[in-house]
Amino acid sequence: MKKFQFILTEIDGNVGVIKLNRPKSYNALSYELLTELMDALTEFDQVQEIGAMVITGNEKAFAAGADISDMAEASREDMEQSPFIPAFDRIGNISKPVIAAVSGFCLGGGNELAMSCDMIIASESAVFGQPEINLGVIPGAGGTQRLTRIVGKQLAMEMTINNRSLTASEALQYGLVNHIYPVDDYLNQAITLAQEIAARAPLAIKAAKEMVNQSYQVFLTQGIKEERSKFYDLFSSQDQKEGMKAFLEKRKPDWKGN
Ligand code: CO8
Repeated sequence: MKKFQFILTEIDGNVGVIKLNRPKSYNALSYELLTELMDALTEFDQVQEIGAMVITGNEKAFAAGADISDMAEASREDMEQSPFIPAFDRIGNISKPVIAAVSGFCLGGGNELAMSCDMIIASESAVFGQPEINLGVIPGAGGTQRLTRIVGKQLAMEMTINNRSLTASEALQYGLVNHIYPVDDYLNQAITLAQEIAARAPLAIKAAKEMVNQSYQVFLTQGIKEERSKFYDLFSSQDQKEGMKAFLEKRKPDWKGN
């Protein structure tokens, strides 16, 4: 396996485990981290002995979103030309099941990453949210589309336009996560689940994953394309600059509406 700087990888039996490893910024998803993650998933996908993958963070954070300092000064053109969000699409090419094992903050691009996995196992301390509105933008990696399909329109609306976050038990209630376990056990449980899946018939697993995704793929692809365009548009606004600058300067943003 290639050497990585922002993730840790290990093979546990027939399961590839990837740990996001930028703890100082709550695993904020920089382009470098995201690329390493996608490289590792792609590599594990090609190893015959591996039947499933687990992506995790640490107890305090799965990931607190895209790295705001990477985007704060970006123009619409910068964002549109950046390979950052397209890198995210690579997760759609992974043919084996991927389970997100989530504890602590699972926000913005972090929640979009978790929702792009095939199942989510949460610790009791997990918090799920799409706080992009606080920065003057919207989710840009499928959040508006996937969240709405999972939790329904009313709750997705509240989460994206008013930063309503969900506790682990709320996330279970609304179908965002598969199971909740104590903080000291959620990762083991996710790996055990992945091992159970990895022991099953590989071709049928692959076909089932593809077909479950297919059930909403056409609308999802179109929706994601339009979401991405709106997300990029917001980088032409003063409010995006103000929102991200205010976060980095640890102050309240002063919204102007332009
Ligand atoms: N980006 C960059 N740095 C971050 C991020 C982030 N998303 N989140 C936290 N950090 C950094 C902080 O700047 C701080 O750095 P430093 O120690 O150098 O000052 C450090 O992590 C600790 O953070 P806080 O001091 O804020 O810690 P608190 O415990 O007070 O708060 C929170 C924790 C609630 C998680 C808070 O940090 C927070 O609100 N973070 C931002 C959450 C957010 O807005 N996420 C959405 C980002 S935008 C996005 O994801 C768009 C997605 C587009 C596509 C993505 C494709 C992958």
